[in-house]
This record gives sequence, C-alpha cells and structure tokens, in this order.
Amino acid sequence: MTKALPAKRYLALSGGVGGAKLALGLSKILAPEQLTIVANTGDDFEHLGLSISPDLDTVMYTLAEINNKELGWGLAGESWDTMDALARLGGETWFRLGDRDLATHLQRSTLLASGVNLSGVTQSLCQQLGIIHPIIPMSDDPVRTCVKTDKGDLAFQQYFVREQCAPEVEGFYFDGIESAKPQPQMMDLLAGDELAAIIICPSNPFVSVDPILGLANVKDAMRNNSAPVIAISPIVAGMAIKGPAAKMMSELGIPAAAAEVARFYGNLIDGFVLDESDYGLKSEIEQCGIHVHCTNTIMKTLDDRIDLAKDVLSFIGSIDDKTNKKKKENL
Ligand code: FO1
Repeated sequence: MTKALPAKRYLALSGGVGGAKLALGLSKILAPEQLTIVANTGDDFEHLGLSISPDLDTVMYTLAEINNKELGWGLAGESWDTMDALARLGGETWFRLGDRDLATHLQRSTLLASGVNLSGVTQSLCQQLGIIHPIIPMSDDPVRTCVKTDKGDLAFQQYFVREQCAPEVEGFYFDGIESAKPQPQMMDLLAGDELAAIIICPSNPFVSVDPILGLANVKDAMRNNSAPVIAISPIVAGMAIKGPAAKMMSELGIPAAAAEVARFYGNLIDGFVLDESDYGLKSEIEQCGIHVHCTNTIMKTLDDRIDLAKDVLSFIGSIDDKTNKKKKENL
C-alpha cells in the first residue's frame, strides 16, 4: 500500500488587522496541518503591569471570530468599566484595555510569570479559544519596535496610540532583535522541505513584517528554502488599507505606492499580489524579476478573505520555480 504524502504547509507572516484577515481566509481553506501563522511581536509592550501582544491577539481573536470589527483590535461586544474606573482613580487610560480583553492579558501575564514562554502561552490561549490552526509568535524573546521621529525616539505604542501616528517618521529600530532567537517551529519549517510557500500577509512592511525578517537567519532561511515567497501589498492606489504605512512611506521619502512595497522586499520575494486598481504597476514590478498577480485585495467580507486566500494559493501554484535570481539581484 502506498503511503499518502503529507500535505504541504504554508507559512504566513502577519502583523495585525490586514494580515489577520488573510490568515482567516487561509484558515477557511487549509487544514491545521497545512498552515502556520507567525505573528509580529515588535508591537508588544508591558503596560499597567501586564504583558500585551497586540498582533498575536488580533490574529487570535480574528481566527476565533470574536474580534472587534469596528475598532480593528480587541474583542467584539467589549465593555470599558475597568478603564472608566481607572480614569476615576487618575490611572493611565491612553491605551484602552477592554474588560474582556483584560482577561487575555491577565492570563498571558500570569502564565509568563509562572515560566511558560510566549509560544506556550499563545498555544494555551488558542486552545482555550477553540483555534485549531497554529499561531506562533516570531520569537519567545522580547523585541520592541521603536520609531525614530521628529519628536524623538518613541516606543511603538507611544507612537501609534498615544501620539496617534502624528510625529514625522525618520526610521525604525527593533530593540532586542540581535539577541532574540527566532521561534524554533518557524525556523524548523524554514529549514525543512515541507513548505509549499511563505506568504507575507498585507501588513505594514516596516513595523509588522520587518521585525520578523530582521530576526537572526530568517531572511537567509527564506532565500534558501525552495518554496516561493510571495507578498500581498498593503498599499492600494497609493493608500494604506489600514494604519500608517502610506504616511510612513511619504515621510521616509518613498512614494506611497505598491511597487515600492515590492521593492522594499526586493530579492526576498518571488511573487507579489497587487490590487486590481494598481494594474498599471504590474510591468514595473515584473521587470524586477518578480511574478505579479492582480486581484481584488480589499477584504470587507469573509467571502473577500476566502477569495483572496484562494487567489493567493492559485498564484503560488503558478510559480513553479524560484524566480530568475539574476534579474532580482539588480534590485
Ligand atoms: N489601538 C488604538 O488605536 N487604541 C487603543 O487604545 C488600543 C488598545 C489596544 C489594546 C489591546 C490590543 O491588543 C490592541 C490595542 N490597540 C489599540 C491596537 C494596537 O495598538 C495596534 O493595532 C497594533 O499594535 C498595530 O498592529
């Protein structure tokens, strides 16, 4: 009797909202043994004595389908009694932790304090929330994104929430990235031959994806893996679907265009997914030796998420070789 070959696995690298939407779409068409989602932890911080992991939680809540769609973060049906009471006591309320969401941070902080690592904590939270697809943090060690601005260097949540992304961005650095060990399961997948593709979700390239790519040996392992690497543009018609990516690009002197996202990833990627409204950029990106696919990338409904996931997988199926490296070396 011939033994069936194990199903190939897709590795999805994700930040918050946009990445989580595609991850949900992928989870609807792939079995748990065919998909692993890696979340950025550069946005993590310690606040009110608690360990907060915003992107992990956004991915987790989205896959559990309990996410707050209006806010784009936190839990659906949230109440804010604790924040109101904290305000009355003169406490810090600029970063709003909902009453239900607080339970996640309390449980994460308790488990971390008892010696469980962030991967173990995330696995436990996912199990309790009934999530069957593996979600892993990019590292069990702390990495903290800092934004260099005209108002000085700001910790990511200070920039993003407290300052509402108003300061002008001059650059980024990731505290702790040199010593942080990339998550072992992610590295095992990148070193093995099980991967069908590495999917860079439509997340902010600078602050959501770059912290993952900047971990030791991650880029080399991606390049050495025979599976194609494809990215989906978070920029559509010169605007970020959500968040400050387009504003950051213009402040950094980079035109806010999807082609610049492809250029940012450069020879790391073999394929790039553009929104259909950016069809005009297709040949410019193809000239860099990158396969390009144009489709609707705006995910308003669950069907949009599933359709984009299907589209991405069939695009991957059409890339049968790692793209002409020679052309890409020119990037
Ligand atoms: N974003 C906000 O704009 N304001 C908030 O008060 C806020 C609270 C918050 C609490 C928990 C959590 O997991 C995320 C939260 N976010 C909030 C979102 C978060 O700052 C960003 O979406 C991500 O870090 C960027 O991906």
